[in-house]
Amino acid sequence: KANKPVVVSTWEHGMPANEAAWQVLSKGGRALDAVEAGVRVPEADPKVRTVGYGGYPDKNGIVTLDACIMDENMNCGSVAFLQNIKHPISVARAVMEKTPHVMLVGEGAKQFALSQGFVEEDLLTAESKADWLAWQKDQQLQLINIENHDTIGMLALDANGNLSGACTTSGAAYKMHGRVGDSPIIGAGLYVDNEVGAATATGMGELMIKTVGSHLVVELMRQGASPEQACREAVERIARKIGDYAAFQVGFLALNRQGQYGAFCIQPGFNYAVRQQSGSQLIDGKSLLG
Ligand code: SD4
Repeated sequence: KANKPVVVSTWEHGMPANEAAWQVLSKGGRALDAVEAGVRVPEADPKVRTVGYGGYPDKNGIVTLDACIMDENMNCGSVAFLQNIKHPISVARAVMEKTPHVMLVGEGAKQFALSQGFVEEDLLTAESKADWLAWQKDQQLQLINIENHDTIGMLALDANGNLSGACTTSGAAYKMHGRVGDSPIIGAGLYVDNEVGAATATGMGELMIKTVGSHLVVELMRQGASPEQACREAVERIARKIGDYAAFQVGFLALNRQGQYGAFCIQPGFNYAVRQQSGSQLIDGKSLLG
């Protein structure tokens, strides 16, 4: 018998996000509604410096957001390089539901958002601006590491046995203007196949794009791997392909249609939040190093 409903999400900010998702799931609601409601919590929270409002800006001091969402029927929607809109996940859902397309980027994504009633807002908080100004002095390349890679990826299995996922981020801090990471790329930052399971990723997005990492995790589960085994194998593949993996963090989180979940990452320090009937938990992901 499947363990449902259940919701899992990346990092400690997944705890309050999961509670919002649980409000939907515990009433018999749809996984899609749960993941959208869940990730909107860190998107709106200026203390979460790597998602939505208050996120670190790019090299030019501009906050640019990436997000995607996927439901149980392979429908998906995505926005990338979106500016001045606080809830990119809801714009991604509108792309999915109100357009014939999967992905809108930049100015076009913003114009679409405005047409749907979203409002333009300044997303750069005083704290993020101050950090960016300090960074400008030496312009050290910010490798995505344990401190600054807290994209939220959330996966849910609802009472009806349907899976959905959402992923949203301000991306790598001080990235090049125009850089898009894995988080809005279906298959890289997120993938859902209702027959099998769902996966999401956090960390150095370029590595997830190169390996189509979240899709890989789902395909490994299709072949019989448990969620943790699938995440481990995807991380090991990345490590095998790039020699200097010790300099990076990559973490995968997966949930299968039985409601089993697991994670794996390169560096210690990655944790994920779980909410189910028995309560909520913050679990340390196993890691290749350390
Ligand atoms: C990216 N995967 O843009 C994201 C990084 C991340 O918080 O996890 N940022 O590459």
